[in-house]
Amino acid sequence: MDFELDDVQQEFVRLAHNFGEKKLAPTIMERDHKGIYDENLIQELLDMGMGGIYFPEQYAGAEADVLSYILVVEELAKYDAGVSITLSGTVSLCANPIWQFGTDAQKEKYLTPLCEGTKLGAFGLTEPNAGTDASGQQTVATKDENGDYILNGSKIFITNGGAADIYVVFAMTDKSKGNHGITAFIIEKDMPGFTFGKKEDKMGIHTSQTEELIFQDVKVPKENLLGQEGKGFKIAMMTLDGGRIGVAAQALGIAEAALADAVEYSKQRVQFGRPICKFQSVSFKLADMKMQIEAARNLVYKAATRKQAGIPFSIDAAIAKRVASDVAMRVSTEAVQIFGGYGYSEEYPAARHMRDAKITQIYEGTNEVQLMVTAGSLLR
Ligand code: COS
Repeated sequence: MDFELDDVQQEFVRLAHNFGEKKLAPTIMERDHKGIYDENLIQELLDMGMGGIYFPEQYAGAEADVLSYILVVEELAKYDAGVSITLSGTVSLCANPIWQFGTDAQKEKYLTPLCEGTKLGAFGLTEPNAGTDASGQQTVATKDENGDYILNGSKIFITNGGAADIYVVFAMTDKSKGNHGITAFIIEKDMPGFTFGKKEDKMGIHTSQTEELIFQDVKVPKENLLGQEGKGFKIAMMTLDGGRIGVAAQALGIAEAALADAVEYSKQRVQFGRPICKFQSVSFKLADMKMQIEAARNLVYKAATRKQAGIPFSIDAAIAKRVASDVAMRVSTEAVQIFGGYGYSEEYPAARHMRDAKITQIYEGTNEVQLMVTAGSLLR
């Protein structure tokens, strides 16, 4: 497969690169250490049209392709993995399901502002007792006499929780039906009864915001049902398929940044009278990191290309996510090793890359889930 980038893709990479250099790089150390989610930075990113890269112009999207978006997530992750997942959270997990499953009116009302960048989105599936087993939802939506829904329950670990304006949320409409009793809804931040709970104190991706969502008798108009009743599990799975390519791209960007820093450091660090890159023990490590990254890149871009073409891509996304996140973890750990004691110090970026890499093996389906998905396809 040829990954020569076209003009549009190159332009998006250039935009993300410039944003990374000028806006993210100068402050990432401070924002990471202090755990600052900077809404102004996110707004600047959204003002560039990044919230709507591959959606139709009809809804204020740029109508570019999925790979352009994935390239942007990768490029941003080189500078700031938290900002990259903030974008992925709004695009892959909120705008995408509204685009794919929403009515024209829902797209007009919700997708358009997400693409314009006047609104930020999020996705609420995970609960304290329903992570990998997404069918174990406890959040409940009951119908009232007008056919509207009353939502009760909570969601945890929600990327963009509290920061987002629009939420795609899953709830049980019929507990007796298991997977087939889950329904998706579009929830607005200011709906009465919708509040936010615990803000997560995370190991990494400190510049993103992760909060609990709490629903207490939230009245959700029937117009906000996304797709059909009982189809929520499928919507969640199909949405996560796309989200996993975003996480894979984030992992790729983290790995690339870790390698670039390690290469630079190895040229400057002198031991035994020569730069440490002159030792084969270091140069081979660097070469191995590069090889792993390039292998992962092919899988990530392939999954994005298949999604764009409308070809089934669940398995490609699962493979890309697992491989790229494992590569990010290995590469960032090796980068810390090359930095030695400085790698363990928070004064250098190597430690941050390693902390940030870890989550890519966990969220949007743990890597064990990606093995389940892939094994399932082999053993059908
Ligand atoms: N696309 C479309 N439909 C899908 C699908 C996909 N990617 N994956 C599953 N489905 C459908 C199946 O076709 C099946 O439909 P029917 O019941 O109509 O036949 C239904 O969903 C159940 O499928 P399956 O039996 O394979 O699901 P399991 O309950 O065994 O779930 C895993 C399998 C574990 C892979 C799934 O629950 C999963 O991905 N869990 C992880 C969830 C997750 O990522 N959580 C993180 C939260 S977001 S950060």
